[in-house]
Amino acid sequence: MQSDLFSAQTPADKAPEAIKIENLRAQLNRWAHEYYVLDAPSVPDGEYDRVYQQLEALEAAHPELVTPDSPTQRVLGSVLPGLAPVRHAVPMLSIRTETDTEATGAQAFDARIRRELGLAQADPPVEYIAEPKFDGLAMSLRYEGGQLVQAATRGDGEVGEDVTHAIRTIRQIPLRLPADAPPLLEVRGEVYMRGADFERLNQRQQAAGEKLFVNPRNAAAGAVRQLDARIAAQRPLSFFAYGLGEVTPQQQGGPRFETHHALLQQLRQWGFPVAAEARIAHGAAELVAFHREMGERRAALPYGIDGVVYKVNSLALQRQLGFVTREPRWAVAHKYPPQEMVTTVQAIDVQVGRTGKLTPVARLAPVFVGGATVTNATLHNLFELRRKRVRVGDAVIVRRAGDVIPEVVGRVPGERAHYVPNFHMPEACPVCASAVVREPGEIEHRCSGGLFCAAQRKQALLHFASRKAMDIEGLGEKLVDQLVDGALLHSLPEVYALDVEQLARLDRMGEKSAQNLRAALEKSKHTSLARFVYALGIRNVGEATAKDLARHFGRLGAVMDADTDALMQVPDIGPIVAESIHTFFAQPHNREVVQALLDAGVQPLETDPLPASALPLAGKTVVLTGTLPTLSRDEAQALLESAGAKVSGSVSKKTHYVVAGAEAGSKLTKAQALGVAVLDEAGLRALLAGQG
Ligand code: D41
Repeated sequence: MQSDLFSAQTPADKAPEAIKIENLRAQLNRWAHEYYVLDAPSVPDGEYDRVYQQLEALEAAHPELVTPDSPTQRVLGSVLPGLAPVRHAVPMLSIRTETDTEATGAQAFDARIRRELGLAQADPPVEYIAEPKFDGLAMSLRYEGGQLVQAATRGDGEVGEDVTHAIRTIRQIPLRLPADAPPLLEVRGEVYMRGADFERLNQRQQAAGEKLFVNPRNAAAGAVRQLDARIAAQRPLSFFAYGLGEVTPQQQGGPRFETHHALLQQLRQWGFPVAAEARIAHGAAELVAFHREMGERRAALPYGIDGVVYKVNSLALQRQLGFVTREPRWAVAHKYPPQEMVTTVQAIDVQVGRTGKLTPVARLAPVFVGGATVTNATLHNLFELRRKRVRVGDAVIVRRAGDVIPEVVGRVPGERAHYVPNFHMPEACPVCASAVVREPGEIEHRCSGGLFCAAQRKQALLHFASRKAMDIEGLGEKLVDQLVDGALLHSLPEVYALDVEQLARLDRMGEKSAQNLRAALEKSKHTSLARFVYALGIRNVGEATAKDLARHFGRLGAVMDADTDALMQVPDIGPIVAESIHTFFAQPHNREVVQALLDAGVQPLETDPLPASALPLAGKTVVLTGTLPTLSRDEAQALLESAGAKVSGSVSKKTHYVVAGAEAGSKLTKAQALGVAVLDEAGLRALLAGQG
């Protein structure tokens, strides 16, 4: 909806740049209003930033056109009617934000700090604290006499809004502090929503026919500003503390800290959640390492971060560095590239997967998001597509996070200029023309063609060759397309019959790569039973289940002949998975494929059956963290698993060992805090050798 407040006035006699600038401002003001006041943004932050930068660039080129009311000229933030304004006793600073490449952001910051502190090249590295940058809302919590008396949003930094009623519902926030806390204490931090809480909230919203939240940040913002505390209490919020506001002065017995790190420790002791990932970093190199490590872990974290924050650790140095306007000189936020962007849907196609599943895929105008150019994004299935109301020509938000397949989050609200027909699933498979079916109670549409369908054959072959299956290097998508489409390959086992001459005739292949592929095929014949079972592509049998099966049964014949009861003896295998495995091997066609593979020379390594309980590390849970001197992460995991241990991603009281290498972070800290045994690589080898 377009309000008159934000429409640009564009008289005909203005220069084109002036009109362009006014249009950008109107656009930004509208988006800022949706975002800050209505908590209902129609575009992702990345799109806002892009347009904002466009405006900044234009204004820099035409300083005469800069006006005081431009969005670039004011500190954003607005007080909603309905919530009482709160003047912050100590202003809430903002933090300088940069989006830059991994190295340059940290190096530029470190260089600036060193220059401002007058350090010479020979001086030791500056000590910093690196923290994750939570994607939430800044909040100030005021405690008087140890009691939470007020919670206020940041607002414009000077005046925020009183949201005490909503914040009191956050269980992570102490209502009362321990006796050693000072009589007056303002704690600053970020209110946010965890990913899983967000998903659950949206499921509830959907079930109740309520509107869905676009992302955790906006769900959190909505909950904080919710006037009704009972509704706020049902919106699961979390909190992290990262700083202080007004505090009892030292002369009156207030606390004294030497470093930001000591401050965080104290906050933790007073009962506030503090980022477990925060750590001390010396100089630019360790800041870069932190930025990279958090970037890698980002997608797996239970909460959204949009960057990292670097702060000078020493409070004395912080005082020396001081502020520029409202930003401390001693801190900078270094953002990751946006994971969401806007683009247009050019077509909606249907893709056929390995098990015949039909997936609607949006073909997009190319857009740079999450560090890569995206031209396709999944719409998952017909129901998701309908729920998101996406049609060809629509502007949509595309998300690409980590290694996850890009997806269409939703359409940007707005009227369509003209009628566009709704998408329908085809009745016949677009690849093999077999009937498309949907089983009662299932969401997915499937092609009924099985391995008759070229798409399913291709996917089955790609899966068979993939790194964690038979690991046939060089057998990628382009080649598989040619082999299947060129009728060189009708079934899996035929892949071993391909000769160098045939291969060398294919596109993009020469004698040399044909020989390499032939060698990779030969090499793949000597494999483990677990990889072989995984490579068969049995529905519901992933890598872990394949490993369990191989360990438990030892021999291929035993896996193939097991009935569902025998299969359910394997730890972690339940009736559904047992049924999938049994059904797979009950089909003569599948048994023929297995036999043909063996006849072609594939030799999965068989062992004596080993019930998991007989292995030396059976029942032990191990966590790997940091970089080991000689073993890669995958190798260490494989060694541990073959000794019967379970390798887990997070440390808890139930963890038996943490194996820590160089640059181990929060997992090591947590292990130490919980008293979990910590091993280095030598210790790991001793453990595997039964001397642990
Ligand atoms: O995680 C964050 N979003 C975060 C925000 C953080 N880890 N540290 C922060 N530190 C500050 C200063 C340096 C001013 C104490 C911040 C913010 N400020 C901040 N967030 C929003 C406005 C300011």
